[in-house]
Amino acid sequence: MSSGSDLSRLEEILLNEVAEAADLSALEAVRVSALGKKGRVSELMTTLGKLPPEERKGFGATVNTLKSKISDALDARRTTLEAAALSARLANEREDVTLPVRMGPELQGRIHPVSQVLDECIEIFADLGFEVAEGPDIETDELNFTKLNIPAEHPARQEHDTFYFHPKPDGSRLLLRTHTSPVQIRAMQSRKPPIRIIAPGRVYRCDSDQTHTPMFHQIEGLVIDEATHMGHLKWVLEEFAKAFFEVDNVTMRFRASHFPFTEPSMEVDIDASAIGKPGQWLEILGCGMVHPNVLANCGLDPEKYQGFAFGMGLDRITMLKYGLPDLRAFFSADLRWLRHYGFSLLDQPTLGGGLST
Ligand code: 2U9
Repeated sequence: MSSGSDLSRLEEILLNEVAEAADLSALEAVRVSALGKKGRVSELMTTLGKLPPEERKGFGATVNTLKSKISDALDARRTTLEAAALSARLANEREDVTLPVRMGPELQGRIHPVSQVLDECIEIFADLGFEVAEGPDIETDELNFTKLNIPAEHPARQEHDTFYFHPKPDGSRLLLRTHTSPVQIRAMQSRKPPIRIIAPGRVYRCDSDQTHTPMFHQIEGLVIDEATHMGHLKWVLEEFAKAFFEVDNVTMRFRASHFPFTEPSMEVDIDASAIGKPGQWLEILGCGMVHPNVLANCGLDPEKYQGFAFGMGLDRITMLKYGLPDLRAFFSADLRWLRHYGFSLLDQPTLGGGLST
C-alpha cells in the first residue's frame, strides 16, 4: 500500500530521473519505466482495487496528478534535448556551398543542342510577351491544311510531303503534322484576341537528304490583335535575332515570298556578320500577315482582327548559331557527338545571365 509520502518520494525520484536523462534515448527509457504499461506509475493504479472504497477516489486522483506531472516533465525535457541535439548537429555539420559540383549522372548527361536552342528561343519570346502553346503531333487534314487556306488539290499539299495514316471508313485521313501551324489554328478557335503565342515542336515531312530529315523541329509565332501590323512583326524579329545571335545589331533583309496562310508573305535573311561571316546573307525564317481567309476559317472577323505569323526551322538556326556542320548528326544518337556538342544541365539559358555563356 502506498502512502502519500511514498507517492511524493516516487515523484521526486522520477522527476530526478527525467532531469538527469542525458539524451533522447535515455529519456525514452525513463518514460517507459515510469508511464509504460508496466511502469512504476501505472503499477500504482493496479493497487487501487485493494484500497478501502472511501480511499480509492482520493488515491486515484493523486496518482493521476503524478502521472501528468511526470508527463509534462518528460515533454519539457524532450524539447530541451531535441533543441540541444539540433544545435550539436548544426555546429558539427558544415556545407561548403562554394565547392564545385560533384561529378554525377546529372553532370555527365548532356542537353541536345536543339533542346538548348529551344530553351533559348522560349526565353527570348517569353521576354517579348509570348506564351508557349502546344498541340498533338497527329493532326487532321482540316487543321493541318484546310483551315490554313490550303484546300484539297492545292499544290502546297504536294510540297509538304505529308505522312498520312490509313484512311478512316468516312474517307478522312489523319496525318503527322507538317508544321506546327495547327497549334495556332486551335488557339485562334478557342480564345479571343489578343493572342501572342509561340508554338515549338516536332514536325514531319517525307523527305530525306543532306539537308532534310523526315522529322525536324520548328518554332512558329502568332500575334493577333485589332491593330497589329508589319512594323510590330519587323520589331519582334529584329529583337529576336539580336538576342538569339547575342549581337547588338543585325542587318535584316525581307524578300517577298508566298505562303497560302499569309498575305503579304516574306522570307527573312540576316547579314551573316551576326555569326562572324560578314558579306553573306543567311535565310533564317518565313513570315507574313495572317491571311484574312485563315482568320475567318477560325471564327475571327478579318474586318476587326489582324496579325502576323512567322516560322523557323529550329534545327537550322541551331546549326547556324553553334556552327554544326551536319544535320544528320542531330538524329544519329551518337554519344561522342552529344558529349562534344551538347550542353551541361547547368548551362540554363537566361537573358540576365547571357544566353549561351
Ligand atoms: C497560322 C497562320 C500563319 C506560319 C509561317 C512560315 C511563314 C515559314 C517555314 C520556315 C522554315 C517552315 O521550318 S520551315 O521549313 N515557315 O516560312 N511559317 S509564315 O504562318 C502561320 C502559322 C499559323 C494560323
